[in-house]
Amino acid sequence: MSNVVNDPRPVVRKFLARPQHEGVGAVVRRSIGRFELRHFDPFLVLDEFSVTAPAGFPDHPHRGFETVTYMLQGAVTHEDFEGHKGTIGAGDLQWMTAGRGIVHSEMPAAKGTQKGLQLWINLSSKNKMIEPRYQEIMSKDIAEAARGGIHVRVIAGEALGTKSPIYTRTPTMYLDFTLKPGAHLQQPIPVSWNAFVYILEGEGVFGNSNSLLTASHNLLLLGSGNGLKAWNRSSTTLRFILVGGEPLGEPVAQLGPFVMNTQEEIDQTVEDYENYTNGFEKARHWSSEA
Ligand code: FJE
Ligand code: FE
Repeated sequence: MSNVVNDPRPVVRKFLARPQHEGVGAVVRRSIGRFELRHFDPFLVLDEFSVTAPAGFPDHPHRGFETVTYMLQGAVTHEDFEGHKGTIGAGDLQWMTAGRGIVHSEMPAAKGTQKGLQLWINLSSKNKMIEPRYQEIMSKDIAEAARGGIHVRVIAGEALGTKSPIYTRTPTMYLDFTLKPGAHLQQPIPVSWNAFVYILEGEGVFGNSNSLLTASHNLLLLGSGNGLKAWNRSSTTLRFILVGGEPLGEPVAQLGPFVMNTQEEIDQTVEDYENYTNGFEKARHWSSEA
């Protein structure tokens, strides 16, 4: 991948993510995964979540994809049916490969409001039924780099010469950028990948230098090109994530937290979940402590 962005990707669609209710009493701003944008291959859901006890995401299953939870404020405890338990706080990351099946709870672990991002990344047909796996990275272990008013946390992939240790089954990049006023970013993105920006804080110019300013809670889908150009022309900090992934190009059959390729596989998954088979065995005698 060249380091020169000589063919910047334009912003082709923009979505403002408005708050909606999810889980039990939780609020999410869903951008990918809502009615107007069912998925953006290989991405299935992007939620900016906000949850205050006793609200949360109690015991629920997943199959066929990965969930990537990146904390922005507060803390969340997750607990699964294999006895895997842990708490992630601000700046920490959990990359969970659900594969053939996970049943877990994700609940607030601190006072006040817990905030973060949860991204669902699809798995290819050959990986949908793999063994579940976790990659957890604490904030202090997330690779960071800075240059010319730009600061980046490299969650997956590479930026400013710094690489993430995270292994992505579906080739993915996930970068958390902070731009000081006046900063200008050029970030390469493989040309065959789909990519988007989600703005967390402040406002910025994306794509071409003459595009309009976009503010927080907006999702920007990027068109074709070999990278992203972004400018902070405002007087406050701009923070956004840039996420890209290699499209799988496979049919998507989804029933809530089950994402397979065909309706037959979804029917089988519902059967497996109800009968505690093919990866859901441990759900029979389990419920979370939460
Ligand atoms: C889920 C409803 C849900 N976004 N962001 C249905 F709420 C969930 C779910 C989440 C979730 C959890 C966290 Cl920690 C953050 C989230 C949805 O757990 F999986 C389904 N199927
Ligand atoms: Fe979950």
